Amino acid sequence: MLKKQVASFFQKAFGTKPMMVFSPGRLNIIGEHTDYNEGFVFPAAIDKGIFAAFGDSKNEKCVVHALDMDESYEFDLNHISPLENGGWKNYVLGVVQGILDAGKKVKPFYLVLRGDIPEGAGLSSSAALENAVVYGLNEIQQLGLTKTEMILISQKAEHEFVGVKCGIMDQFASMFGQKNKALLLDCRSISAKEFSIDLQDYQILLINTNVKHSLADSAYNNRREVCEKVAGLLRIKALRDATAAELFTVSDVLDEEEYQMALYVIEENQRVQQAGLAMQENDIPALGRLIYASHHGLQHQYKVSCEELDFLVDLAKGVPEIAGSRMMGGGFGGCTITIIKKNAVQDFKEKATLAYRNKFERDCSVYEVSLSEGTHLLAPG
Ligand code: GAF
Repeated sequence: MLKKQVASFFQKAFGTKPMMVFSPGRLNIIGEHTDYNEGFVFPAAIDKGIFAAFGDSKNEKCVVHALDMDESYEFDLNHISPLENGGWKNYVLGVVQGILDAGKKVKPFYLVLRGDIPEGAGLSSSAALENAVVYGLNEIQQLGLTKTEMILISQKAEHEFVGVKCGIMDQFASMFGQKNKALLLDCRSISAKEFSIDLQDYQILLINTNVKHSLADSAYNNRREVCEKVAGLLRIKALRDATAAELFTVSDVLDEEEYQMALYVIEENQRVQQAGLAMQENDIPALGRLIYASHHGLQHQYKVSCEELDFLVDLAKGVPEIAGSRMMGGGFGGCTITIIKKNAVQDFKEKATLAYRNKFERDCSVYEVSLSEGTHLLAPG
């Protein structure tokens, strides 16, 4: 449906058939704010994402239509810089600049975009967009970039054109995702172990708070600075290399908030590895306990949760058929991820929807997603 809309818009606007790409968003089972500490994360690509149609430009201009925003943008490859309040355009521009910086020649192109990842839901619509652009240009212009080079270009776009000093989890999951699999990613070596996800009589449920509190980006960068400061004090490359005992040796030069943040990262990193073992042993209750513990750390130590997310997680705690639930992604809004018995999904959906509406006078949205293939070309037609 979306694919058809994008393709036929392209054809009407530019008079040729496009090359089509799908680039997915991601969920994350566990491992939040560990990626930029060179630690471990456990994400998967989902069946929501961005459809992108590409073609060669007939003149010197690049033309991009973002159908969801009902906006178009034209630019010249010789004059690229981040736009003030540029929104989606900065992701496109940042990626193109990243490709140029990698020493590749980019020819003018046409691009049409449309997606079904709710913005601000913490499902990585940004990484999906970045990857769609770099992957599509790499294919149509035969740039010869590897997938790893592409995700580093995507990440750099976010750092330099959007101003969020993100880790590599989102871009990796979106690019390398696999059907019915989650990826236990080592963010230092950028290599992952694949896990076939069979949750037996459980399934994954995402609930979108439909809020995104405005301090999210600055708080994100600030957390990253704290982590780097602590790693510097410990004279290590990243918090991935620290233990709780080592952290304690610098506790007198850290304030309590900084100490708890660094401790959270160290503990979360361990939880991800324990989650891998729990998955291997098909121990869903153990996985669930780790997920609840992750939320506790994000709420009380790392302090990136919010009232709406905490409310949904607290609600889950009262349901015996739920193994675990936590906020997912950067925080301050977006989705929770919940591991719930299949036979309890309907009841919980109704319960959560009603309770959330009563409490916040707004609706949450519930998604049942499946784990999907990463960024890929779509068959024409
Ligand atoms: C955002 C970032 F983009 C990721 O790199 C990651 O740090 C995540 O927040 C928190 O785990 O999605």
